[in-house]
Amino acid sequence: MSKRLVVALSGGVGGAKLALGLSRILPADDLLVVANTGDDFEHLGLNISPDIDTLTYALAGLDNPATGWGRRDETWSFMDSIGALGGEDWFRLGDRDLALHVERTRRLRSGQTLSEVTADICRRLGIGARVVPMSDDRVRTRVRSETGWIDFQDYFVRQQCRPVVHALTFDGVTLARPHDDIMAALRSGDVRAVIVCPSNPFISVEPILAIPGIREAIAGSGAPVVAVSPIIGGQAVKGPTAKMMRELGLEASAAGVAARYGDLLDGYIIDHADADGVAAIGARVTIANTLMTSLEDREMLARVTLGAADALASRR
Ligand code: FO1
Repeated sequence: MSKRLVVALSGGVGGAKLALGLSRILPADDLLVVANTGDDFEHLGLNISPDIDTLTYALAGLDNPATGWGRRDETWSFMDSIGALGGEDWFRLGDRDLALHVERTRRLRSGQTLSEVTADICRRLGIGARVVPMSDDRVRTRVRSETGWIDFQDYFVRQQCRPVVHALTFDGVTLARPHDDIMAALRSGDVRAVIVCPSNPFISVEPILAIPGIREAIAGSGAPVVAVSPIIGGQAVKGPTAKMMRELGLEASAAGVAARYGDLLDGYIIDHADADGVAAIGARVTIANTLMTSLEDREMLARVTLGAADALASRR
């Protein structure tokens, strides 16, 4: 009986595209997406989980194709009004998106866990795959710049990634417990592949890997670990990845990201634009079109990534 479970580690926009591709080529029960929660924050009295929501909207086909985050077909009456009142309008919350944050906040305050709320929202949006927060415990990514420590969304959105990043920290991560469903899946002996989606390694993937037990459980799963490079041709497809890598003193390249993941990876998918950097990469490299603009691109890259994992598994 071939192994069936695919466990995908994902942050926001880039990762969500591959997660959607995987969800379209796998039976719902075979895909578990581990969502980064290091970007979560409290804002306007609301508990906001950007990467969970970006994944959820993408998997439900509700995502805003222009930004990759938030919902499509949005209206902005709330933002207009709160701005007029002198409130904070730098973090753009559409009227439909706002309902999700209000309802999540109510449920969390009533004692539900983040994973319980996430599972019910996914069910209501018709999502079959499991989207599981990396932990139900609080983890917060913070950025140290020349002016001191900054909360992540303040750095990423309000300050538009302008501050120079000297260091990152994931507050609370050493005390965070990995979600039971993730550990159960990784320990099931039934994992076909662990996929590291093309999200920013620093802000989207490393918070997940930093949770005690997760990295070991991945290594112990017996499954090939395959990452898709978030860098194409030396420029981050989305977000501050390349800028952040340079500021943290790392080579802003597909090979640089592979080096950052170190011995975690068995396979690595890079774009044709980065094919000349292959020699520097330790993991087994597959060259593909990694720019995902269409649904077909998402599905194709998912097939290539799983194919690379299956080829590695057959060599074991
Ligand atoms: N990113 C922005 O650059 N500007 C925004 O105004 C913004 C609003 C927003 C609202 C809801 C949500 O779920 C995500 C949102 N994001 C916004 C994206 C978010 O900051 C990032 O995608 C992640 O935190 C980084 O992966």
